[in-house]
Amino acid sequence: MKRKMDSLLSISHDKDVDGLASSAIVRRYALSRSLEFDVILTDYGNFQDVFAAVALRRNTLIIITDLGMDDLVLDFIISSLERAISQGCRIVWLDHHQWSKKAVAAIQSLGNKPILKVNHDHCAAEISHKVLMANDEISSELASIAHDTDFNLREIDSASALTDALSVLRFNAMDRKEDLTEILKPLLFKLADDGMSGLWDTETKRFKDSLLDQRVKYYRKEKSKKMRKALSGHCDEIIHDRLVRIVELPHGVTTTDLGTFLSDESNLRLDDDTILPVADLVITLSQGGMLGLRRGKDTVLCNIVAKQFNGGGHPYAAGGEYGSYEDFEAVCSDIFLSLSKVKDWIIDQ
Ligand SMILES: [Mn+2]
Repeated sequence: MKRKMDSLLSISHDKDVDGLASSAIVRRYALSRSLEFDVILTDYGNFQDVFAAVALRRNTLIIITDLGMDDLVLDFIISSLERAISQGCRIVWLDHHQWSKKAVAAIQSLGNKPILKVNHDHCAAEISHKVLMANDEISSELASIAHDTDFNLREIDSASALTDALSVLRFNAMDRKEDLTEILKPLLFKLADDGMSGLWDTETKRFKDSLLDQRVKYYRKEKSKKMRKALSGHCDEIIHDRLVRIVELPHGVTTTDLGTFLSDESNLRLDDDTILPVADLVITLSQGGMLGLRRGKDTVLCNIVAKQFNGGGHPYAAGGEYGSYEDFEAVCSDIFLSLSKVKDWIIDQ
């Protein structure tokens, strides 16, 4: 009955370097085992389409990285996985997000010995490196680049540049309604083949692809203009002795970009020369009503704030949902009011 696996399907997060690096490590694993490689890069909200495709796979090792379980579509995901497993597939899920007990139990109850590793102390690429390609140098490099971006350390130039390159390609593909996986594949394959040196020239600190390099430079310039403008429209409020700042997220800028920008004092000088203090809690509000939560100081818990807005995450970075809105200032008053009602998001000094 037992048929040999002949192919590998990588499903990973399209949003950041961690998702891309994880998938690159998975690709290296596939090549080392002579498995035919296929990939879907995706984001929360698209799981139904992704797992409908998964249900059609046969004799495939399915490795999911840098994505948590979406409990809203848990039943659909599990039945798709069951179907795939009944067709000879095997599931490996490597992640570092929050998992509900129910979701963990559902994966563990699958057939054909599923592997689920959830570790909050590492990024997904580090977990992938350890589990799949522990002795591989390029995978180790990819893991450290992902760690630098996922933990927002920004110590590796090429890692920050890769984050921006990913944003350029993502925003462009979304504007043109193009398939993100296809757009990101060349980048992914180069990373998998040669590591960062496939893309990046360490001498000149430029992308080897000069067109990409130009696009990233232009994107960085535009991005900082947009972030300065967004900052000028900020709403501040002191709640339980913590400074909470809400800023509208401009199109083409990620929450992480804006969060990083706002936690650096040197960016907080306004046009009229006022210098703002770094906020304890920064909340970004996207045009679609999604909330990004970051902290400028270790005085608040972003994940607890996120719970008030149907979200979750880490103490230092989390996300939630406000819902569609018209009036930014009304949203700010509303969020400030919610935060003033409880103190569980405060770290006592
Ligand atoms: Mn990640």
